[in-house]
Amino acid sequence: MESTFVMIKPDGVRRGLIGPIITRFEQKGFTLIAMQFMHLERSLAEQHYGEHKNKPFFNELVEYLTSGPVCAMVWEGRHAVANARSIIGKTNPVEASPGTIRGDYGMDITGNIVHGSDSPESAQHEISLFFHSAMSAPMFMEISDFGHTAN
Ligand code: IDP
Repeated sequence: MESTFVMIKPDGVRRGLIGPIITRFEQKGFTLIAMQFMHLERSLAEQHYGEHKNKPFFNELVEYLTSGPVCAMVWEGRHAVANARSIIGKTNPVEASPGTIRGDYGMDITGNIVHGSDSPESAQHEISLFFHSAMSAPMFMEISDFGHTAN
């Protein structure tokens, strides 16, 4: 079983898409094991997109990510990273297929609705970045257990 980090970006939250996006993950077969509604500090946004810090769009990306609340989540399932990337769709909504989250809801490459980790290693890194201090290991267990007993 694998975990992946998914974040509904500020435009997704502003447009009331938390529910539809969570529904897609549930319907695909993922289990929600952690969720946190939060307004990102600039430093966390910069760390999250650290690999892009030399790109011309970096500042715009960080400004955007800190422009409103986000919904950070951990989803668990078989091949979670690849399955999540597949239902999220290509980075640029112009190229994302209809039926994917970005293909159905997005228009703009910066405001592309949702983030999903690109490898199991970055998933672990991103999960610890967003959840390490706010959620202890026992909290993870409680949420996970609740999810399983509710099904
Ligand atoms: P991903 O989100 O599909 O994994 P990445 O290449 O990791 O794509 O890029 C991270 C985020 O940076 C994208 O989701 C998008 O919002 C933004 N981004 C990527 N490429 C560009 C670009 O060429 N112009 C503006 N923003 C970009």
